[in-house]
Amino acid sequence: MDLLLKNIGLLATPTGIDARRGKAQGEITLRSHAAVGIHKGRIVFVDHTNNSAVAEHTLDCAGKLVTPGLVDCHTHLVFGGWRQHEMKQKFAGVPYLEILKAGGGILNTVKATRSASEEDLFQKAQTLLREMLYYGTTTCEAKSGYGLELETELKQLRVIRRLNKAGPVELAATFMGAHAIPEEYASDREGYINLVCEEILPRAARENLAEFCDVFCDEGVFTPEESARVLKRASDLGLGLKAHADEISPVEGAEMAAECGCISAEHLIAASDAGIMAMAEKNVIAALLPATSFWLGKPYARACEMIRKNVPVAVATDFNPGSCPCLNLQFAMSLACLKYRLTPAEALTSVTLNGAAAIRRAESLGSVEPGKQADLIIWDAPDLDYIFYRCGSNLAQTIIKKGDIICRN
Ligand code: IZC
Ligand code: ZN
Repeated sequence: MDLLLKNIGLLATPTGIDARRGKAQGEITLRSHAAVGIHKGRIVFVDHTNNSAVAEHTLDCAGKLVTPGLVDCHTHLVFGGWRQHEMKQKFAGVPYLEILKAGGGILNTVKATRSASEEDLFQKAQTLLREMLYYGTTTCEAKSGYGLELETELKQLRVIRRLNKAGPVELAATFMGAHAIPEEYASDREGYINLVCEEILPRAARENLAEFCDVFCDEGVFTPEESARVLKRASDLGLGLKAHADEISPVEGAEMAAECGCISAEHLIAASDAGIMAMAEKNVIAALLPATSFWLGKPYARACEMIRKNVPVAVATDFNPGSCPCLNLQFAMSLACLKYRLTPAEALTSVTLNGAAAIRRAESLGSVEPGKQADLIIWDAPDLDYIFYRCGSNLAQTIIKKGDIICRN
């Protein structure tokens, strides 16, 4: 055995290899005085009492809390520039869509991302990823969508691939060419959607640069029909599907996501009852982003209602330069309790097993169980409630990825 974590005060983890929904989302395993054995990057045992097994290295957890590593299943990590100058407009009440229509918002970041070199994008994202890791994120999804043309979309995706190779944080790449209509296609929406479906998406798939495809299905962006067309093409090319749905207006994006067989639908602030029902029927995970609601001063998605209706809930940061410049997943976890009113157990599942399921990694990530990859956090906390309660502090103390200690705070 390579590593033994002993003297764990409390081990808190969901269990299983699939998203947990309904009551099961809040049913986690809690073990006091536990130990975890790790060999070749995998968990080999989880025990109540076995604190004296022999291992090459032993880590004394000093009676503290241990959980799975955090999975941030929704980020826009790779981009050029920032958008702090838009804050004034935002706080003066100019809506997100109006800023976008005037060539700002996403299109502002598109300009900066097109003109940045691949190396600059890589360096910048790597620094940000290190900061995410410092807050406990051991696995992270990242989207393209700031190119809106072939070369820059592929450039973003290549950066994600390089980041994943460089480690230690593991990444899942999502193609999001349907993030906005670029200025050069302002009067030819269909032309842009054709470009995405016939040129960019097939290239990204052929070069194996993306595992998933996401679309921004909302008022002023892509209609459910346009979104479904892109997703269907992506599905034919073998990609898993996701959709930003009903963030701004109830456009029946959740229904569209269910209909298309999406793994997850994102945001869902304005999702209808019928949309939630459709997601429950089709096993679509709700990837909710409370730090975006917080940052924009917007309403919060109906997370408890979704859990009650048997929709598995994942929580992520949505880290991006426009609507959530916060990359601290612990902050989103606290908001999940404070604003969504999830229990700490439900919130833990949302950022571990359900986050892993949203990027199709629940078989290997998201829980502390024999056979799973050894991604864990030792927290400077005596129990689970504490990490949600101490909103704003970084309580992740020792972070382990594939059995290696990769960060000590
Ligand atoms: O850059 O504004 N919501 N896409 C959809 C975003 C936010 C990212 C951005
Ligand atoms: Zn997003």
